[in-house]
This record gives sequence, structure tokens and C-alpha cells, in this order.
Amino acid sequence: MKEKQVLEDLEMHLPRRDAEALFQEQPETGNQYLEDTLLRSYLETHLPPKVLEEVHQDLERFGNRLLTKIQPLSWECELNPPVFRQYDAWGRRVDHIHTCSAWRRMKEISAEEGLIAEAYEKRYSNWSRLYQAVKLYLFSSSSGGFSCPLAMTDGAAKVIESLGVPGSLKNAFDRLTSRDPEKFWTSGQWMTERRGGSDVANGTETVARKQPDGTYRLYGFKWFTSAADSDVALTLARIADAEGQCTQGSRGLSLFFLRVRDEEGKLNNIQVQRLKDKLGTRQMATAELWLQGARAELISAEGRGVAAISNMLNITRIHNVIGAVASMRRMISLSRDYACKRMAFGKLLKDHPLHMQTIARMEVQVRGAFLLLMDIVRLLGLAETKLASEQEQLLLRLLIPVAKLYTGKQASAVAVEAMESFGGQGYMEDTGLPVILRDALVLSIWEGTTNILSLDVLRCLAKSHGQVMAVFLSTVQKKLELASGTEELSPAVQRAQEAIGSLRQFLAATGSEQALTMELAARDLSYSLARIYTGALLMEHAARPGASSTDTCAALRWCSQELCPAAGESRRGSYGAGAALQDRALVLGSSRL
Ligand code: UCC
Repeated sequence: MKEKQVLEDLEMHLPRRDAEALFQEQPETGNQYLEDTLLRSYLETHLPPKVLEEVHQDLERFGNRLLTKIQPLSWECELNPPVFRQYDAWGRRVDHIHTCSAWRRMKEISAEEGLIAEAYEKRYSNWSRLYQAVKLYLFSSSSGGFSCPLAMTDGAAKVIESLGVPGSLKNAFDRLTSRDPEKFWTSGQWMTERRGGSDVANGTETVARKQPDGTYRLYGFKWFTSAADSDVALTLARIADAEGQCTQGSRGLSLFFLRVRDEEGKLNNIQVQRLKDKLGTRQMATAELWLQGARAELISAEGRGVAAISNMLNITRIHNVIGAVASMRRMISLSRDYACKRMAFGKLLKDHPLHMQTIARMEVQVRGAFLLLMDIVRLLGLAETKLASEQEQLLLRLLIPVAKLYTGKQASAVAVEAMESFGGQGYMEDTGLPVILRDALVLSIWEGTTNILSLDVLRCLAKSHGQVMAVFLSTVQKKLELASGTEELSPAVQRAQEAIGSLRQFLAATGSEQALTMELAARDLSYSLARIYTGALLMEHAARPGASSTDTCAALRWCSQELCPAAGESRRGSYGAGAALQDRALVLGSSRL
């Protein structure tokens, strides 16, 4: 009797049926194109009407396909990472990398959607590149990691195109840019060897030996080869002379093209040592490869390998920016949806001002990053159709490393912050949210770390003898002049003008300083360029006819942060020899100075 009462009480207070059911609503997104008001307003502002009409129809269709067909495949890719089988049952070495059917389907979809082809067919002239980037941006966070091979495929196609598509590479180019899933090839970019991935000039040990037929055989060990299931790859090696000697350093490096497997699927004298055990991007096979006489074709002038592959690097770095913006947009869209569904303390999260402030701060970040990305692909489109001025080409060269390094950091920060907006659920693997975080964390590492890219910014400034900076400043100035016609933007314009003044002073003061000063300032200088330029873009967007109050708000908020951290740090003496010694003491301990 007593026992029956206890059971009845339990049932009254906490019916088991309810406790077992899901009691929080899952955050979701709809058609990512239709829901992205900033993207749509950008396209409406910039695209010619005829192009906009066609592109709009395709993007709406693509947005639906992503939602209903592609996103489920993406999750399958995450659940079924590649598996490496080194030997068959009878002890024969097979080095087989097995990828799941969803991953292989992503390859077909990429071809069908023209995710690479669009940029090379140029059917919308200078707007084709931007249109391709928009599709990749929408695809990125539903791609199950397939954005990575696409980045390298695009980079390889770009290198081949820049060589004038030589006859020997015509077939490869056609396949890399094909819309036919049966023909479509992807490419790898094998740059990293066991001495590391940043100092390519000194770290590359792979040797190329010329064969009587004019081809080469490559011997070496590639330590980090992304998308090892790709059909072809571009890679660097040192050509050995008749005595077997190689030139060391950057001037000894040449660029090669190779097929990874032959028609029967047999590896091209390549052994797979193992797959990498990575924190994220687990959907993708990244491998250590031994090149044991892999047949390859020399595709750069001898000793010009780094300059030749930099065409690829600049494209993959833009893809990195696409990935960063896409991942921020996805996280924030999910946070926003959750805020409209989740009740806490008696009301929906969206009715808690502090919660909304947190998401709004992230929204400002992604808006800025998005406009920076659009500006870069707009410039790239102009350059690729020979419509870019010399100044625009210089600006593009500068903005690529600036955007790559800045958005990589933004993406990591936003992913962590957005995860918190789901409470403990954000930390649960089966929500899919940790995947977004893990995959975002690599964006500031691969394709050049933040510091390496900051040094690339210095390289770019030095090589142009000040011309790049002049173009940068005059471009920003023009945007500010445009924005100054809009009353509400005046506090932002003023802050940006002050930041430019500080930047000019900083450059004038450090121009004559030693290399150490510039090296110590490189990261803060790059951040300053990113913040000032992005602020100008946000203002430009907010000053257009038909802009919303949200556009103005985003511009004002962006510009209320410190826009020129380099000037402040310089005033604090952070870039002197004394500061460098203090840095060492802080890190190593004074006893080891
Ligand atoms: O392979 C990797 C993983 C693949 C994953 C793909 C993911 C794609 C995105 C995903 C989307 C979701 S990661 C590979 C990581 N490694 C790097 O990114 C390399 C990082 N290191 C650098 O960038 C270095 O700065 C180096 C390698 C460029 C430095 O080499 P050097 O030889 O010391 O540099 P130099 O001597 O300064 O440059 C040689 C030439 C110069 O031209 P000339 O000789 O005409 O004066 C430079 O101006 O190359 C030119 N150059 C460039 N040109 C160098 N960098 C560039 C550039 N970025 N653009 C144009």
C-alpha cells in the first residue's frame, strides 16, 4: 500500500514520460540565403540588375538544396571520418583511404553546383568570382569539410590558369573546373614537410630528379597533406643537378604538378604513412605521405616555386576567409534561433537584454568580416577580368593576408562565445555545435598562422615601397568621404579619421626604425589595417541609399573599438628592443635571459 503511494507521488511530480522527452527545442536555420539580410542587401547594392536576377534565383534554389539535401550529408561526413587501411588481409600493402559515401557525394554536388567552375567560366564577367564566393560561403558550413579540397582545387586551377593553361595541363584544368561529376577532379596542396609548414623555404627537403623524358620523380616526405584522397596535387621540391646537389633556401624551390593515382587507382609511387589525428576537420583525410619516385611535371620556372605557389596560397587564404565568415554566420544564426525558443528565468532568451547584447556583439563582428570578404572577391573578380587598376591589384595583395589573419581570430572567438549562448547544450557533441568550434579553430593556423601572415603584410608593404599603404589610405579616405554625407555616421567617421591620423603618425615614426620594431609591430599593424578598412566598409554600406538603422548601428559599434592598436602599443613602447627583452624574460624567466 505504502509502496503504491510512493509510486503515485513520483508519477505526480515528475512523470517519467515527460522526463524522458526532449525538453529544449533544437536551434535551426532555414534557407541560409533568404535569411541572410546582409548578403542580400550587398548583392542588391552591387550586382548589375540582370546578374542579380539570375543569381538570386540560383541562390534561393541552392539555399533550399543545402537545407534539405546537403546538410544531412554534412553530418554523415562528421560521423563517418575517413579510414586508412594500410595492408589487405593477405599482407599486401594497399594504403587505401576509405571515405564515406556522403563525402563522395559532396564532390559530385560541388561539380553540379559549379563551385569551382563558376569562377573560371566567367559568365558574369568580373562578378563571377564574387558569385562563386557567395555559393562557397553558403556551402561552407554544410559541406562536411569538403570546402577544404575545394579551396585547394580552386588554388590549383588558378595556378594553371596563370600559366596560360599549357597543353600538358589542359586536361587537368578542364577537370578541376568541370561541372560534370564524372570528370571533376580535386587537388591537394602539399607544402608542409616535417621541419614545419611556415618556413617553407628552409623546411622543404623533397628532391626532384629529372627523367630522360623530361618529367621528374619526387623523393621526400610530406608531413601534412590535406584531402589526401584528391586526384592531383601541387607541391614544391628541389631539383637535383647532375651531381645530385640541390640549391637550398627559397631559390632552390620549384613547383610540380602530379597525379596522385593512375587510371586503375594505384598510387603514383606514394606511400601513405598514416592519417593525422586532428582536433577538428576530422571529416577530411589529412595524411603523411612518402614520395618514393612520384612522377611529376615541373610547372614553374626553376627556383620560382614559392612565387608560383603563392597564386594558390592567395586563393586558399580567401577560402579560409570564406570558411571563417560562414562559421561565424552559422553559429550566430543558431544562437539567434535558440534565443527565440529557449525560456529561462520566466522569459525567452531574446527578452534578456544581456543575452542579446552578447549576440549583437558577435553580429557586428560577422558583418564586418562579411563585407571584408565581399570586397576582396570583388577586387579579385576585377583583377581576373583585367578590369582592376594597378592600385586595386596592390590593395588586393594587401587585404588577403590582412583578412585571413583577422577573420581567423574572429571565427575562433565567435565560435567560443556562441557556444556559451546555448549553455551546457553547446558543449554536447550530438548537438553538432562542438564540430563548428573544432573546425573554426584551425582557421587561424593553416594557410599561414597569424604571425606568419603579419610578416606577409610587412613583405607586401616593403615590396611596394609604400605604394600599397598610399592606396590603402586613399581608398579608406574615399569611403569616409562618402559616409560623411550621412549624419548618423559622423561619430564613426570621426573615430576612423582619428585612427587614420594615428596610423599615419605610427608609420612615419616607425618607417626609419630597425627591422625589430616592424616585426614586433606586425601583428598590431595588421589588426589596425583590418579594423580601419572594415570600419570603412561598414560605413560605406550604411551610407548607401536604402540602408537600415541596423547597418548604421553596426558601423557605429565597430568603430567604437580601438581601431589602431598599433599606435597605442607604440606609444606604450611595446616595439622597442627593451620591450623585446622584457618579452623574453616574461616567457623564459629572467634567469635564462
Ligand atoms: O598546406 C596547408 C594545409 C592545406 C589546407 C588547405 C585549407 C584551405 C582553406 C580551407 C577553407 C575552409 S597549409 C600550408 C601552410 N603554409 C603556408 O601557408 C606557408 C606560410 N609561409 C609563408 O607564407 C611564407 O611567408 C613563404 C613561404 C611565402 C615565405 O617564403 P620565402 O621564399 O621565404 O618568401 P619570399 O622570398 O619573400 O618570397 C618569394 C617570392 C617573392 O617574389 P619575388 O621573388 O618576385 O620578389 C614574394 O613576393 O614569392 C612572393 N610571394 C608572394 N606573392 C610570397 N608570398 C606571396 C603572396 N602571398 N602573394 C604574392
